[in-house]
Amino acid sequence: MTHDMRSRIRAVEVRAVRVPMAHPHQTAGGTVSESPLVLTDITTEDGVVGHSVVFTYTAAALKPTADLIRNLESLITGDLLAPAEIEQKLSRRFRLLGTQGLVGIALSAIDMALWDALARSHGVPLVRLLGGVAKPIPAYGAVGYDGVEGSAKTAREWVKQGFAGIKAKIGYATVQDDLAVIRAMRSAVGDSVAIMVDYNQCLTPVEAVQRLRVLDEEGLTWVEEPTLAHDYAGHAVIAAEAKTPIQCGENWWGTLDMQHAIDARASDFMMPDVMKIGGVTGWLRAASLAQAKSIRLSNHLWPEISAQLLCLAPTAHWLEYVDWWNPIMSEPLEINKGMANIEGSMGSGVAWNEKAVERFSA
Ligand code: SMN
Ligand code: MG
Repeated sequence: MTHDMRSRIRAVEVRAVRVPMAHPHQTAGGTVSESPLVLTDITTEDGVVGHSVVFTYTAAALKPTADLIRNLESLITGDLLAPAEIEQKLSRRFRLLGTQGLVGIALSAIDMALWDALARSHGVPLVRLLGGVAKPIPAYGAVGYDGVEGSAKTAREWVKQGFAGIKAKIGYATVQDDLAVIRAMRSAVGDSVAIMVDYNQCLTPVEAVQRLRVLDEEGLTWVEEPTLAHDYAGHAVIAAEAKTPIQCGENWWGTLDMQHAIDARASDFMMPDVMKIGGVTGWLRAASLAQAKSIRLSNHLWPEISAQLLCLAPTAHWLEYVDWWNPIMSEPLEINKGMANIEGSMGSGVAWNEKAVERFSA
């Protein structure tokens, strides 16, 4: 099917939902007990519809984010379906206000929906539109801040589903508490499973150096965000002292934040969040930065679109898998024997279970 490259944007529809979580996901930085999401649908004059989802973390940001995305419609209606061009146009438009925070989230919602529309208009998955091929990506399951028994139980459940990696939230009162959770998971899953841990920014650099002296002998695949996400120098001190690789990235706004982290040698691995890094356009730039410096690249949440993008990343590492948004997805990402499988997907893999969207409408 050939696509008319003159197709233009006709409309932007925005809906807010609050998807309940079977189990609140605790972290040392707070608890996620539901998923406040904004769903964006961009329709072209040819009737093609591109979809995206953004996560506002708290319901307090849900309506402002949805309103902001709605307000972008007038800026792009009538434009060619050209995501890279529109990203530049909108970045210029918001230069004075800045493109971090809710503005960054809104711009990424548009970017991801436009790329989805472009891929769908060509009748291909996003990875094929961008010149890549679908390939299996190893996935790890997310374990919350659930204590010794709870973490071991969840870890066991992920491994029973075939996952070869698990990531637990830690940052308990003492490093001995952290160690007890790690060892409980290790004895639950055995030595062949990769175990990552995530401090969610809860330690000072000094505390992190001290705790890693104890955890360094546990064979962890990475220790994530031990200190504040934008304390690049602090992370660099930790990364220099620790034997265990340091992972960072989910909270960086745009590729300049990532460049600052690279310049500071803040972490050994990087995991840009497709929403905060700038959508598909931002992710592709991030993948180039990681390739240039041979930095292993993983994702943060957004399993469907991230599985497509990781197929394109020369230094692809792990896919973080959570099923939190599956209730509103018509084709949630398939994990087969612990590997993300995007064979047969269309566009970015994001499309709605309309009944569930209605049910969870905010
Ligand atoms: C995380 C924190 C908060 C919400 C979702 C996920 C976590 C992660 O840092 O890496 O998954
Ligand atoms: Mg994290």
